[in-house]
Amino acid sequence: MNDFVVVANRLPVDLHYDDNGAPVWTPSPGGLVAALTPVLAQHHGCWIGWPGTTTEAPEPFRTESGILLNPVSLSQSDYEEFYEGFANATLWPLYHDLIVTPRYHRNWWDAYQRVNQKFAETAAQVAAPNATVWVQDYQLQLVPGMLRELRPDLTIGFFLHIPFPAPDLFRQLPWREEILTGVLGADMVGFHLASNARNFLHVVAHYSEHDVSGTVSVRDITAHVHTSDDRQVGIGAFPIAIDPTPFLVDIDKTEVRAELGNLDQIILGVDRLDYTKGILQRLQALEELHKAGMMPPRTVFLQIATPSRERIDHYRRTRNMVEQAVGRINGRFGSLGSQVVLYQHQSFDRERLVKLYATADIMLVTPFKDGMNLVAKEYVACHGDGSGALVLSEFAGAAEELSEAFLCNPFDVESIKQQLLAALLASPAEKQARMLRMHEQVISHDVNVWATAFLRCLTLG
Ligand code: ADQ
Repeated sequence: MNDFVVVANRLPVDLHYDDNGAPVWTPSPGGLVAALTPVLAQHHGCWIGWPGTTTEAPEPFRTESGILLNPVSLSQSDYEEFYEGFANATLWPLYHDLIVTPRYHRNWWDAYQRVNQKFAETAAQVAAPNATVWVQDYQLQLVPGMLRELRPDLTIGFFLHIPFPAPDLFRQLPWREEILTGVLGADMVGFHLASNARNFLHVVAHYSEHDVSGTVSVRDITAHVHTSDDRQVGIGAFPIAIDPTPFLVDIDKTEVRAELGNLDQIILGVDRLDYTKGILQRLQALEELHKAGMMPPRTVFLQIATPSRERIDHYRRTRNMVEQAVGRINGRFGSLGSQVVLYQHQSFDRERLVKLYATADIMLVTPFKDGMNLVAKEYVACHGDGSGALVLSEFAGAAEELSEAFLCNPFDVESIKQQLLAALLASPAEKQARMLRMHEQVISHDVNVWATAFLRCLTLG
């Protein structure tokens, strides 16, 4: 039995099978895994999640870092209707301010309820009496309510890793009351930003029977929902952070520079290939700067795009458009033997990413909407020497803490161009001052601060 259980859609590792049919585990992509792995390892906790395939789930096992992994299986129809459907074609676009149009299908909603029930039942089976269970993210918003029904003895937390939308958007959702009831099954609900938490409270006040009191604080609970069954649910903002340790190593920057042809400026983008991340818009900004002859010579843009949700229409379309843009820009502005855009559609291991972050002169992070964006914080963590510059979207949650970045509006290509040029042309002293202030922020508010603040509020009530 486990005293500390995390329930997340994905396990931190994905199961694949090699040519001989032997199981092979690889790290699964994304910010949630990056943030929670060190927290779970510290607590020797149990992690319930889907192993990323629709074959039968393997038996639970413990990782080298002491985390007990408890796989939950999804059938092919669960995968299509729950994961690709309700989670990623309904909730994801709705919660990211309708960058694409959300699709509402009743059979996807049925699958969402069915799969959430499965996760809740698994948690109910493995949690020790009076254990703490921390449910993660938009795929599992019904789990807190379902789990409370099954195990009223548990202390249940819920954290949303993506934005919570404005009330006028959320109210589109045909199952909005059910989602609120599910989330409010928790004892405490956390968001990245105070504005997300306020949106949630507003929606609760308007679309439920429950009462709302207090104002939202950061890393504390001073706002509550009083439910009609006489419980108090704490609501707060807990900006997620990184474990900076792997990013603080000394890197020989000449190695990556030499590999990329010893150019003067390396501009870097690192994202899951997702339409929310604004990869196409940053390519458009680069293309326009090249066209206008404003791009400094001997500059390269390296975009690393991790494959993500590849079977969903909008993801396929985004990938096609990104790859066409890369080809077009290189075709026009590159030369034989030297491209102006380098593009890798693959996942990189941490060590390689750290080298790229540390070497890049400029990091371009331009999402249309992002709960937080850990890539921005990882880049800053690698620049304790004051080198580098971060161009960051105002619409990333990280912009609240990293306000010394070159902030741009990704909906305005002129703004991306201006801020990129400002970063390229800024004096070393200006860049250093900005970077060192951000570095201090990232180092002093690490993932431990995030998890400790959340769990302290959860367990102290
Ligand atoms: P994501 O949308 O996945 O996370 P982000 O926070 O930037 O976005 O995290 C991405 C993670 O994946 C980073 O740790 C990064 O290093 C890693 N990564 C990205 N591309 C990679 C590549 N090519 N190879 C290897 N690793 C790569 C969601 C929300 C975010 C929120 C996090 C955490 O959308 O807003 O910050 O959860 O709450």
